Amino acid sequence: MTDGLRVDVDGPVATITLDRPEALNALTVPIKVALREALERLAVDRAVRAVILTGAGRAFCAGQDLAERERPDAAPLDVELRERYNPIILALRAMGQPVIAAVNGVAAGAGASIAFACDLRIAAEDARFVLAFGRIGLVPDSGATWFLPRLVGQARAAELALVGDPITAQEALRIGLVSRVVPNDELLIEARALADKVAAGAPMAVALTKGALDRGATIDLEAALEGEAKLQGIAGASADHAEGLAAFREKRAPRFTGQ
Ligand code: T3D
Repeated sequence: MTDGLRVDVDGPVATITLDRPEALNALTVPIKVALREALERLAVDRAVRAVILTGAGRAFCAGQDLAERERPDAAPLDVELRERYNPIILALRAMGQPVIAAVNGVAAGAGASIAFACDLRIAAEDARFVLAFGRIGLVPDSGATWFLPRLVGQARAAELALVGDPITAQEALRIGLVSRVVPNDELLIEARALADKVAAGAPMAVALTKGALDRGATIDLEAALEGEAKLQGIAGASADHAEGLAAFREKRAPRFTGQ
């Protein structure tokens, strides 16, 4: 636990809460460091099979803390991105466990980028996304230019990034930026139900699937087919595959161990 970030582990599900509601969970250096460390720690925790990322109060995350940016000792923007933001995005993609962004309110700037970098996004009715970078004379960062066109297509990505109007949760659902919208007070319940379903899967197969989906975005069909064959060779040799077959045969739920 660090000021501004909470990590709660309950069974196979870890919940990371950005917890600085008075500043809409804007990201300071200590919070960014703590977030990266939490992701890296959870990545090697074999008991954790799914992660929820959410925000305290009325925001998911308002991106970079703009007051901190104006401090004379603030690192140059490119350094801050290379040393603090980019490692968070890469950690989200490198960890085997899927990360569910439970977007409870506004997600702006790098806060939106972090949500885009998660594996699944569900939104509360009051959530909204704002590519706030242009308003302060910056370019989208923390992976926004990479994830957004892949999530919603080039035309919508261009409108979001170049016009910068906020989009509502319902609009985000319509364009495929989130996979579901739920009443505000049900967001964490829904996120947990989703996380439990993910956590019930065979951990190795889930991690291999996450990696394959990422690579599939950038490789040709032949490479994807060959990649799937290799991964299936690995998953097929696992104890969890044998357990899955046995469970099917015996008409019971599988008990996956990650072996
Ligand atoms: O190091 C680097 O800089 C590189 C990385 C850059 C990545 C980035 O994220 S750049 C983009 C940074 N974020 C923004 O530009 C968003 C700024 N915030 C807003 O545009 C609005 O606050 C929102 C659209 C997010 C929400 O608007 P609204 O009307 O619901 O709330 P509000 O009244 O503007 O904000 C409430 C409080 O949160 C307010 O504080 P106060 O007056 O009550 O004491 C406001 O100052 C504070 N707050 C909101 N966003 C930030 C913030 N404080 C610091 N930093 C923020 N980003």
